[in-house]
Amino acid sequence: MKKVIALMSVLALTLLVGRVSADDMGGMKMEKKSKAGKAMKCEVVDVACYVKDGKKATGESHKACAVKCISGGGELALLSKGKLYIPVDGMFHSARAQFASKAGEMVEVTGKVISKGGVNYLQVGEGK
Ligand SMILES: [Cu+2]
Repeated sequence: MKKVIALMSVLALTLLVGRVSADDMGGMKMEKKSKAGKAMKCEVVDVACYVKDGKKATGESHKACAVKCISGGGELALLSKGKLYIPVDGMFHSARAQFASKAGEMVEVTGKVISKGGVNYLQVGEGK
C-alpha cells in the first residue's frame, strides 16, 4: 500500500512538473526535446551488441553477453521502447558507474530526457 501511494505521488509530481515545463517551452522550437522527471523502465544494454544485433541483444538470453561486454569496457546505454539513452548526471558527466553492475537487467530510472542530433541523454535523477 505504501508503495502504491509513493508511486502515485511520483506520478502526480511527474504530471505537475511535465505541465509546468510544457508551458515554459510553449514558444520553443522542439528539436531539443526535454522532459522533466520521467520514470522509465529500461534495460541496461551494451551499445555495440544492440547496434549489431538489435532485439536479439536484449533480454535474459543475452544477459551473459551484456555482462561480458560491459564489464570489458563496452559502452552501455539504457534501452526503453526501442530507443537508447546515455545515462548522465546533471552536468552531463557519465553515469555509467551506476549501471555497469546491472548489465542485461531491467532498471527503473527517473530523469530528464534530452534529445539532440540523434542522441538521447537521460539525466538520471534530474527534473524531479
Ligand atoms: Cu553483448
